[in-house]
Amino acid sequence: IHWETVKEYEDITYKKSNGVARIAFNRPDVRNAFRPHTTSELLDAFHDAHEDTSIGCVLLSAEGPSSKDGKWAFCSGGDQKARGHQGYVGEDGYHRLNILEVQRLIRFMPKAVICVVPGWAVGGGHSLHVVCDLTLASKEHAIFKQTDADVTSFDAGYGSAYLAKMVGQKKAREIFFLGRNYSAQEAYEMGMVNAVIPHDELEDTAYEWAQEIMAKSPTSIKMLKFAMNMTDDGMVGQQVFAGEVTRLAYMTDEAKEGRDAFLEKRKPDFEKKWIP
Ligand code: 1HA
Repeated sequence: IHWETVKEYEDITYKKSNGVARIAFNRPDVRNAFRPHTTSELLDAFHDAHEDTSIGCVLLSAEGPSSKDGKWAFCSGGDQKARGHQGYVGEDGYHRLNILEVQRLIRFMPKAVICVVPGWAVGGGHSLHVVCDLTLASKEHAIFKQTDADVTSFDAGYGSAYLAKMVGQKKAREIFFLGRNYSAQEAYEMGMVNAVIPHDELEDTAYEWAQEIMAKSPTSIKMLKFAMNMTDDGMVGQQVFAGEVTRLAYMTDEAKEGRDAFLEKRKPDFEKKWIP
């Protein structure tokens, strides 16, 4: 794999190779906790991956291990040192919770996003894995844990309610109410991890999964993702799905006739083909 750096950031790395984008947390010494600066950088990188038509699949991963103790982390959630009275405080002094905007970009991106978990996935980091389309976890080092209820936080959206759809109500409540550690294998058995991969092979395997997905029809992948999202996303899910349906409808002769008739100031001739 020949990763090329797309842009230099402070809190993340952003690379591309052969149609795959890799966005990775890069604060391993604090278990890749995110601060507002991190989420702004994530939004920028995800927006680029969304817009780039040469990119078919995105990996959300993490750099590591920690230079302090050699431990691996995917993400430990919101940086508690950056937490002010109303949320996480940015350099500009404003309080934000814009990791939720990152979640929405992942959710509504018309491409598969694979979460690559090399170590701790905790709190808001756990919720990020939940919102990704697929999760691959390190056999040796991945640990899943929900600490929201330890620090008076609660992801009451995808992080919990969608998790419950994924692993069942009883398990989701256990994860949040007890905040225990779960291994990659346990997370796999619960249905929130797609595969448990030996640590040394994790990144290469994620890249292979991405290539496999990219060999499929982009329109099929996009419509399937949005179809599976739609039942849980209410009117917004319908809007996103419908937007893609509109795009497909625009490609028909009927749509061209509608546009041309308007521009030529005449009545449209739709030839009355009511296809059953
Ligand atoms: O729930 C939400 C949201 C919900 C709605 C809307 C927006 C949300 C935004 C965010 C969140 C949240 O993420 S709330 C949950 C916040 N995260 C946590 O409560 C996890 C805190 N960390 C831990 O529990 C543990 O560090 C760990 C289980 C991930 C790892 O434990 P370990 O291996 O024993 O490492 P530890 O020694 O604790 O940590 C290593 C270093 O990383 C420590 O720094 P040092 O003493 O070396 O200076 C530690 O302070 C730092 N660190 C770890 N996690 C965080 C952190 N520093 C700041 N924030 C962290 N989250």
